[in-house]
Amino acid sequence: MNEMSSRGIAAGAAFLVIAVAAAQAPKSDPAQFLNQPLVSEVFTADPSAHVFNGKLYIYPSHDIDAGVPADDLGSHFAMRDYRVFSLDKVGGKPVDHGVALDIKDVPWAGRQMWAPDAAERNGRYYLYFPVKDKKDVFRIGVAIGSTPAGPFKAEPQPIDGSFSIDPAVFKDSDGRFYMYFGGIWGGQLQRWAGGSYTPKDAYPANDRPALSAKVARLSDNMTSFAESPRDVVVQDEAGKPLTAGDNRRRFFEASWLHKVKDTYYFSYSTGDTHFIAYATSKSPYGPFTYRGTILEPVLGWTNHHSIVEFQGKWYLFYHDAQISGQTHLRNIKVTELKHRDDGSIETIDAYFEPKR
Ligand code: FUB
Repeated sequence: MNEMSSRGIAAGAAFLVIAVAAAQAPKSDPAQFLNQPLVSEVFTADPSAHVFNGKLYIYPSHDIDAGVPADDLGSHFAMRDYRVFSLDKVGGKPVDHGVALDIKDVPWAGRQMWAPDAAERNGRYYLYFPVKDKKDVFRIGVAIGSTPAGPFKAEPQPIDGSFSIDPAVFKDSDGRFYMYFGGIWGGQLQRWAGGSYTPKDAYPANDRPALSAKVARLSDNMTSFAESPRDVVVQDEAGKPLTAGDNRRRFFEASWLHKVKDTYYFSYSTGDTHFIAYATSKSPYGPFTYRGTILEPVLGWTNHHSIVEFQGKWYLFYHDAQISGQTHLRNIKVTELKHRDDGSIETIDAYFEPKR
């Protein structure tokens, strides 16, 4: 256990250890949480939120208990479809628009539909999703719809040149779209170090630069990359890339990009230390300078978020395991996010740990 172990099941241990701990966890007390679940009829996670046509649309993972044993690769996150939710206002009850894409309708998909995102261009809507192909390699697919809630029809093949997990699509003020993606451990980013897939994990030494998320501009058709993916380097204040051993700050998964005035904020999960961290740059390609923590660890191993401006305020969408107490059965939440005048973000602590 590392220094995070005082936060109960959010401790920095492997998925398996956490799953066992969660199974034994006492039922959560709602008073331990800053916010209550937005959806309780189904399990939802990894909420990517966007404003389309004046409404908030949320594109989460749809967690299920598929009966797959837990392991370090996250095999127990065995999701099979996506549902879309919408909100007229924060504080209201989300509308469940039902299944927007099912794995059986993605010809190349094998298993595990992980964290999706969506974008709109010229009145068409694009759902981006990571799923393992039939050879068990994560790729990123795209499905197209005529409304923000879907249904979406999957393209016959994954996006050419895509790999790993957690796509996040950002529309810049000049109308260009960029996809940020990647995730280590079960997300397989470490298997692409040489530019092509190898089934062997290759991590840098602890004192070497950490593996980076990737970014690629999208073509106007929104279904292909306009360029080869580049590294999203996160560096310290002295301009030195964060190292692989710096697991309280380095990138793990769950990329997100938002922009305030001319500053690009790249935020991400630190995975095994469970923070949502952020870094800033004057370019969508970075390098990004590490600035701090947006969200402290939540209940459950994973931490995954999105950030969106809606009706004059900024919001952080995130998840935890309040309802189930199990790390692979999560529920989405929302809370206000505040930027200070100096460009920093106020850290949110959304989980008050039980007194032991
Ligand atoms: O939901 C499955 C995976 O768990 C996501 O892709 C990761 O970001 C983590 O939240």
